[in-house]
Amino acid sequence: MNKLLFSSFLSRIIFAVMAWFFLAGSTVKEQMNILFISVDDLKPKLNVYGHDFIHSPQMDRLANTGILFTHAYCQQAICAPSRASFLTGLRPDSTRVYDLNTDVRENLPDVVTIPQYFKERGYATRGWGKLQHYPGRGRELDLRTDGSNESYAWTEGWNKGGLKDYANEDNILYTEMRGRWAEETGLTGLERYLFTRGPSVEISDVADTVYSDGHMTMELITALKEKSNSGEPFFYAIGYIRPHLPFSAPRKYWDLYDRNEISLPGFREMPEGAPNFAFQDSWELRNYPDIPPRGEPIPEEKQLELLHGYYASVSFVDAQIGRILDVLDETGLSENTAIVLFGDHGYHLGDHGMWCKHTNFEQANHSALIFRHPQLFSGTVVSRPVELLDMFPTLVDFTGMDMPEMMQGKSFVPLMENPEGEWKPFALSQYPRHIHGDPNGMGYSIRTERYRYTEWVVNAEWDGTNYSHPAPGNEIVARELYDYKLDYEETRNFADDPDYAEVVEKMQRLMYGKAPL
Ligand SMILES: [Ca+2]
Repeated sequence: MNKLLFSSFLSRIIFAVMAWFFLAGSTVKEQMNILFISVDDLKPKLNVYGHDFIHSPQMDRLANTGILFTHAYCQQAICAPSRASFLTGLRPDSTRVYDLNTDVRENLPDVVTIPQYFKERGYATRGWGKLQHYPGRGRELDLRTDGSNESYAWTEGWNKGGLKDYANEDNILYTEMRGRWAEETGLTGLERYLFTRGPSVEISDVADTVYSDGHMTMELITALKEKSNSGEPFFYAIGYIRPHLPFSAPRKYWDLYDRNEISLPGFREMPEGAPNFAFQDSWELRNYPDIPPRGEPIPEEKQLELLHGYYASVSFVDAQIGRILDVLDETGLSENTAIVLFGDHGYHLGDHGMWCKHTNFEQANHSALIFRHPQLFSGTVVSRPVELLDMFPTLVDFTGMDMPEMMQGKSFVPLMENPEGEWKPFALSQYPRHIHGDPNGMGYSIRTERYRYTEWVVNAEWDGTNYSHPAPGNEIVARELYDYKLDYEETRNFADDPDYAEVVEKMQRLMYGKAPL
């Protein structure tokens, strides 16, 4: 063994011993705090992911002192199912939450969520903003239904943060007027939410704290300062609302970008050979009154404004994260607080001619994901495919406590120790669709480091525990294969290309669980 190799070997051994010491020792010494930062609809379009024109210095700072995951994927590209999945460590086929209206406890009354797990182990727990999905149910997930009003999750409460989407007076008056109409016509929940949408973008001249995201950050900072001398371990979670629509942000964040330097995605068509039902018509965006109705094209000028608004919203949230990181450093909490920051799914920003999420394509499922352990893995980049439901077991591993019984995720820790080591070969996402009149159609999509393979099935039967779907007996109505090494924009479905027959066969074996994990 030459000197360099030996030195690398030695440092790996020392590192592994250190990792064991910190991970195993944390239960007997001081329990590690956890800060859980969810950013709604944040795709990995940050400077640290190679997008130089995005102003994200604070999330970059977190990544540069932590672990950046370049191939993280959600389990279903829409808020509530994705959140029900990662908060429980279970796949959508197990939570049976595929829409915005189902509460995970309707199907799994005794399921354990991440904050609940830490609460039950003596942590002080507190939440702000959008963690579980709302407003579909009009409430956060974790209130017991026995009338006691006791929370499963929070010892110190949860501040919904409100849905203060607008700061400009005209927009506030407009949405209030729509709200009164909604009340008169008896609209509630999601229907009310969609009916009361104002403009898709807002530029305002207000302080950050006028918006919910800025206000919640201020509250979180106060709580962190109070907690810094208590010695009590805490799990604090904040769910940022931007860059979800509407793209509302103070003017200074819009001013970080020159509209003339923003361009639309190069490829704005459906992939050649993809089935029609793989597509969606940007229905979420079309609830905003300044956007043309379904079936009509969205003018390019409006799309450039939307891109500008999305980027401004990302920078707005980024600034809030900087304030939190500063306070963690000032109080010394950085030394014993693990941080996870992620987007709940990806986002179509006009690619394939689509906006928002709700598909099995790469852009809708590719998520931003950054971890920071206070002592370990600083500056690590992991390019293996990982899944958002792996966050739960990883946090458990960080604290050295017992793994929940029901758990379909897998701790990242071995991957952080050795990014080239043994790991699962793909990330699995899924999305339900009406297909040929069947309301129970489902698309299952697996992503390896190079390919994405999707099967659309009808008459689907799944047992809710086996993630190697589809199950035998399902009728496959369409298949898609994308090769990101040669075709990053998904311009063509290669599933029926004879040159890719072996790849399709291999991907099927992986999907059906016939290949070793
Ligand atoms: Ca979302």
